[in-house]
Amino acid sequence: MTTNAELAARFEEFADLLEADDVEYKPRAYRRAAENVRAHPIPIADQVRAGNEAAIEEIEGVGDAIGSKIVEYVETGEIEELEALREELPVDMADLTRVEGVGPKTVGTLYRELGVSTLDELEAAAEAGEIREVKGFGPKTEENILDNVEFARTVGQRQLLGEARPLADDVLAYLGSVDAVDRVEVAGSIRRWRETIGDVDVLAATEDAEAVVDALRSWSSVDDEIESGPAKASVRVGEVRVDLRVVVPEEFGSALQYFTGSRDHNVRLRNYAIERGMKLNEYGAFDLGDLETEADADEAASGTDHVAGGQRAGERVAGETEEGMYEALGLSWIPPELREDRGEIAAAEADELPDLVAIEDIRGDLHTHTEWSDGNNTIDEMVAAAEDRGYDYYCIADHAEGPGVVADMGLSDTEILEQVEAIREVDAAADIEVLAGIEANIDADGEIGLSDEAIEALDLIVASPHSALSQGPEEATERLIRAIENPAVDIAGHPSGRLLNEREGLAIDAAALGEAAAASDTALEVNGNPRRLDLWGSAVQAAIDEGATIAINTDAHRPATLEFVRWGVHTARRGWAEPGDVLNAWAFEDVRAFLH
Ligand code: DGT
Ligand code: CA
Ligand code: CA
Ligand code: ZN
Repeated sequence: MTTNAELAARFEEFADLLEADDVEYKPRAYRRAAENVRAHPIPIADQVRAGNEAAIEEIEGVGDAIGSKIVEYVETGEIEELEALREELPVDMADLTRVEGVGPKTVGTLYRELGVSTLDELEAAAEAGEIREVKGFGPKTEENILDNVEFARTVGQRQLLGEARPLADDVLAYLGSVDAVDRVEVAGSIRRWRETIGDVDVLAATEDAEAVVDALRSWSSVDDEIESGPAKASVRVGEVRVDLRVVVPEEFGSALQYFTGSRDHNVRLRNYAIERGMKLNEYGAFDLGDLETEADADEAASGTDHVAGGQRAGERVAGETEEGMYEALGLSWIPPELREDRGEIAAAEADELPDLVAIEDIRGDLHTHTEWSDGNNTIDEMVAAAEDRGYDYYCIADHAEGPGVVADMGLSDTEILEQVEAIREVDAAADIEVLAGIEANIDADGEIGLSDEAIEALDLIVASPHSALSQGPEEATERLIRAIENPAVDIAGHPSGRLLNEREGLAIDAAALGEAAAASDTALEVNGNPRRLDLWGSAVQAAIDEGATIAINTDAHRPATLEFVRWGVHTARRGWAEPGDVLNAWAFEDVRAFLH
């Protein structure tokens, strides 16, 4: 099945190849189309198959030319023009552009000048000092490439949570509808809501393993079968690997606990069990009683697979439910987001697990965009979407001009004042509270560059880093703290500036940021855009430990991406956040009082 994400990826590649060829304007049109295709709520391939071409051209940014390429791709699996471009520039574009500072234009130049087509060749050319000799390049570019090539190598195999989770939901819905399936749940990193996912693990309980394995293998969304056995199957859907394991209902809870991981959580939990004369594994929780021997304990601790018989020794006290597994150890059930061995077992033992924030707790979004900067919609349209979500309040925070913001896209001080007026008008007519905000840019020194007049007129200032994203840890932390301590700043937006699988971002010290944020009543953002998730779990936990408040924002550029709150909430949960820690889970008057 051709997914929207796959179509979008083809158009992004198209844009890259055109850009590498120095073609103007067209790349932007393809990128825009890619973005809209990716965000389209229903599978475009289905519409092609239904012959509904009018619906395709209704997608924003998709006209005749791109529309017919969509049809061509869905029908033939290829786009002829794209194939021609690929032949002209036979490079590993996706790999190469993953190196920070290397864009499609650079790839084009380096291919033409030096014949560089792979990461290895890029690294070799940089090591040999050839890149600095190319016109327009210098020693600094070459050094940057050498610094970043390793990171580019290690990423790229992992999927973003925001891409893998919707697929996991589909798998769950599909297997849930299969008669032979008794229970089904995701496990592994996807159940822990990690920001990137190696593969989607799925666990099903049934008395008829064969029927369930066959059901997955014959699912219409499956592109490839990787392997299968009597009680498991691995398939590929789009770019995602799905691993299904099938167990009997009596062992569903223990298997779910085991396969949810993380590995570190499981090791600590098993040791905890051993200290209490128990053994845990995927088949259950066993009271060893007199059976306990050192060999048993070693075996249980090692986590390697053994014959099932030995694994089932002892009196079985739990295994049907996951709650029962934890209960057998005297612990309350630990939410999967916490299972990273960051103190959750001790907290469960002391009955001090956090009461985690949930999506229903979120009452507003405090960092969103409109067409006034680089968003797609009007203020009215975005506010209407916020009302539809049932929010109590909503803040427009378009880009101010400044370092890292594309020229002409950011608002000048005068334009900010104009937009504040426009927002006030929308607010007067809206059922919810609409705040006039801005996303200011934290420059390399930590300054935000807004006029006093603009600061005075605005309700809320998000300050985010968009440039100088390769500073060292100390410089970066000082820079962010400077912005956090600025009395005008209310929220530090996507504090590290990282882009998952694309750039590492600033190596900030989250505890130090949290301390500064707590002292100056500035919130730290958990940006819910699935490419960012910035801050992330461990950083949120460190900041909250210092008393910081966080804000879970979507950074939405269109109504559909207000949905990113889902990724933001689960990321905050990975950071142990409770509703009281989350600014936009508060009542409006409390938010108002928090703002400077
Ligand atoms: P991923 O797929 O790389 O995003 O990360 P996970 O955590 O989903 O890892 P995966 O898919 O290799 O395995 C799923 C879970 O199963 C993992 O979190 C812990 C558990 N698990 C799998 N194999 C082993 C093993 O050999 N030893 C232990 N202790 N746990 C295992
Ligand atoms: Ca996995
Ligand atoms: Ca797996
Ligand atoms: Zn930003």
